[in-house]
Amino acid sequence: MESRVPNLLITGTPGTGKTTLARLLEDQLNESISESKFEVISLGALINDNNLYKSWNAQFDVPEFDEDMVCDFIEADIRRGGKIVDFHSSGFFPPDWFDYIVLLRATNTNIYDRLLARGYTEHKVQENVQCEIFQVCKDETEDSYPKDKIIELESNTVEDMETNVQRIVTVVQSHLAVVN
Ligand code: DAT
Repeated sequence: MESRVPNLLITGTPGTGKTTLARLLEDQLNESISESKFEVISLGALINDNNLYKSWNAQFDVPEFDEDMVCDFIEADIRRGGKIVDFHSSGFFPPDWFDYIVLLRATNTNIYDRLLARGYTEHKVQENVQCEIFQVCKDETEDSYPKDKIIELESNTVEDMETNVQRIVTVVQSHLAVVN
């Protein structure tokens, strides 16, 4: 789907900075592209708030979200464009929903520290660190989307975060310049 206002998926292991980046991007895009209204869909929270799951994943201590329920719930919003979806999983969406997929990466130490600070158990922290080591999100993203739609970015420092926001704003501005 080539929406006039692009949809972005921000994905990566928990703790890589998806939520932080999504919120900063929403602000920056709405500031710099006046006629476009960008809006974050924080999918983890939305799944919990709307019970879009049928069972619980004991290994990761998260809901086992129902892919069809999630897609049905957000489809109408996605079709309108300008959505910034923040989620750790990327492979179950219809492949034409997103114009760009931002894949965040971070060091094991950063993920460990950030998730421990979030109050996750040592076990849940370790499971997520292992995910990053084994590139689970990266593999899922690369198996699901063409290379030219994927923007892989390091998210280890505040400077990285600022550079990443600017990089994506530039990509979206170029996209809008081409389609308009
Ligand atoms: P996620 O949504 O991927 O789970 P988050 O946005 O909640 O991650 O970030 C987790 C914590 O790490 C939060 O306290 C903000 C911090 N953080 C995220 N990205 C960062 C970066 N590039 N540099 C420094 N701190 C960062």
